[in-house]
Amino acid sequence: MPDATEERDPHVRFLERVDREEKVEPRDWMPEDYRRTLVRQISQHAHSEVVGMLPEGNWITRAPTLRRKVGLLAKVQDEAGHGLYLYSAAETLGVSRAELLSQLLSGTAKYSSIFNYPTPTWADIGAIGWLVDGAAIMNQVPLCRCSYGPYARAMVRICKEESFHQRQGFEIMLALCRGTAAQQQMAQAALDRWWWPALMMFGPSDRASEHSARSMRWKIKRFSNDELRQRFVDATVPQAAHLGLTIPDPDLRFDEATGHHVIGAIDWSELERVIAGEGPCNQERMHARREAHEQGRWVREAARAHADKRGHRTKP
Ligand code: FAQ
Repeated sequence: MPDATEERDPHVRFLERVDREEKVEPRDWMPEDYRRTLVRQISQHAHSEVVGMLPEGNWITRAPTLRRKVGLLAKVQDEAGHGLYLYSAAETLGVSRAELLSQLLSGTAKYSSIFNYPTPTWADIGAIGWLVDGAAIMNQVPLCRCSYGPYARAMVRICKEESFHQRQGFEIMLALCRGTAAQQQMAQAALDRWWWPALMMFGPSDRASEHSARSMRWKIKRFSNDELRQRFVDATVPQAAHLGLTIPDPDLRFDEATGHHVIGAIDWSELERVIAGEGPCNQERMHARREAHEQGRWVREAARAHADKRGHRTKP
């Protein structure tokens, strides 16, 4: 006869486990909505890492010195690795990588809005490392404590690498800001381009965020979108001052009472447009991913044929 604990609603027991900070593992019982939320978030995150290679990949052949080229190449390769860890984490939830990729390529899956902006100058590479990786770290460090074990463990390594990326980006900005007047202007123009899109990476405001409350109850997310955005602003404003750059927000002010920097209004219609596929580079990014997928077809086929020959049937 099942004991009293066994008889209780599995949803209640699940929440109690989450509250005790026990990690949920792939074979454990979990509510279907919890599984679906994780597949959605982890796969969008994986797609973001992979599409995120494109804006910076654009500068590998044009990096100003050999040292900069080596650093950038390593960073872009790291992002590919993050995509792989994250697709693997998503696969533990019973969804195949091929399925997830087809969602990206058909345009039904989202990826981060930030990667739909262009990188016209070398300073954009500095701004991406400083601001985009900076925002990514702020969002992702709490994900190391996510209730789902495979995602949390993948995030530990990802965060270590992202923090190296943030430093190399800041160092590019510092070199430009200590350089000629033209280099300083290039750095300022890049900050002007990336500041607001970086703030939008954290997602819609808490009032508009449809998933936050439930994801926080399940301890997938530990902080709300606005809380993390505020932490990023508080960390980044002094860094901009150190660089001698101006944040492109005339309403930005420091509030003595709360000890926080207060930003002006975010233009949420821009985030909506970019998510809807109407950002400056959405089409270019999707075209590049589809082309890369086609060009990789022979590699997938060769790997499958090799596995078949050795008796290891792979998934299509
Ligand atoms: N872009 O209810 P919420 C990186 C969607 S990786 C596009 O607040 P949630 C590393 C959201 O998916 C960057 N879509 O949703 C790197 C949802 O749509 P859905 C990616 C967005 O999940 C650096 C709807 O809006 N990071 O940068 C965006 O609770 C340099 C409602 O939103 C991650 O994925 C957006 N900005 O919170 C790589 C981190 N914001 O699914 C290369 C993990 C929201 O209902 C170079 N993800 N949406 O169709 C998360 O923390 C969360 O998923 C949020 C959104 C915070 C992004």
